[in-house]
Amino acid sequence: MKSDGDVHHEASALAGIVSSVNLAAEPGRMDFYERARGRNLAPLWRVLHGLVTEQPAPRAIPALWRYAEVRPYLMEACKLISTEEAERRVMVLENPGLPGESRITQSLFAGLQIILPGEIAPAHKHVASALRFIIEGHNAYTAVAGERTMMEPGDFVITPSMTWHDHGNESDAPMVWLDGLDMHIVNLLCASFREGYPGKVHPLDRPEGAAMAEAGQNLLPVDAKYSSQTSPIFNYPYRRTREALDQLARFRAADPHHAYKMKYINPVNGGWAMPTMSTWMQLIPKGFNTAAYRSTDSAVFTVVEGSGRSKIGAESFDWGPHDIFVVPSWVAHEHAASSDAVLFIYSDRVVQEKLDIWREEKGNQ
Ligand code: GTQ
Repeated sequence: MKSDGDVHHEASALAGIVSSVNLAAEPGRMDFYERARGRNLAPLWRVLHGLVTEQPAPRAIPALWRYAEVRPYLMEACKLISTEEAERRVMVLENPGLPGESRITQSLFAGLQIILPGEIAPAHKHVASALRFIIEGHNAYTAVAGERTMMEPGDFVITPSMTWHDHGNESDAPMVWLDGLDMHIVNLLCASFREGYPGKVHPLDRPEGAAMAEAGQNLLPVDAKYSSQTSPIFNYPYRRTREALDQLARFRAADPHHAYKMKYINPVNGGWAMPTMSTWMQLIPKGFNTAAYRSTDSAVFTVVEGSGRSKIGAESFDWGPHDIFVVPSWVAHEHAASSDAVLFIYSDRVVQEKLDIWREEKGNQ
């Protein structure tokens, strides 16, 4: 049990205390606080300003993972455990401000998944949605709800909530992708369910390319009804994304804060491709410096091509292909590209927009 003095002097307890509270009078209130605690009651004035903060107070900090430093750990994991034993052989990117929590930001998960030739990550489904961003390898597939898609570097692949999915590698080289999941949002709301499929793979009942034919050509089947808020396109191929960015950069001026930043959309409603995670691809031309920008969403950046440097808060990070870095909520950042740079980004912006709490601030241009 805490003594009066302990409660009074604990820095973490005082961090949220309302500034009008007379600290000298607090010892005389400790007996009341103790008795209230016995009835599951607590004084708000000791914690109010830590709960309702003046501005976002992320516990996540800016950080970068160099792919060249991470890859050997992925290869070592392959020697130690099979995909089948692990269910998903993933090394989690843990924010140094949130060790042991499997979080890259307070709301988002990121991990690097590796599948070796011939391996299958068995079918399961869960409420949490997943995105895959392909880093290296060819001819590996994800099957989602009975349809396979082959994955290539730079492709953005979606596994919607509660759809069966398994992954397999039919090539002769490892495949690595970045997994982004929303399970921390799902768990905040205590809405998680998960089920394993009785077999290793879920049967296929649609040909490869079906989703793209139905929804990926600015056409939709005339009477189709969509009940899901997730895009029916579940692979946005890099070839097409890159081509669009390349062409855009020829006829549009770069935005001072975003250069060329395109959001992935759901063709059914024009909104974000996923209901819980926003996704973009950004092109920053060689020599371009983006102006300082911050927003309340926390974002994960993966370098697809090119190199550069980002100032994130007080720190600067140099990056190159396949490196991953994180910008916590409300931390001002700016990017400088030393060669034409392409960045894939995901964040919790879509959730904040639905809740009417998203904000942005554009710095000096
Ligand atoms: O591939 O289904 O990184 O369920 C974490 C949880 C990947 C997956 C992760 C998952 C998956």
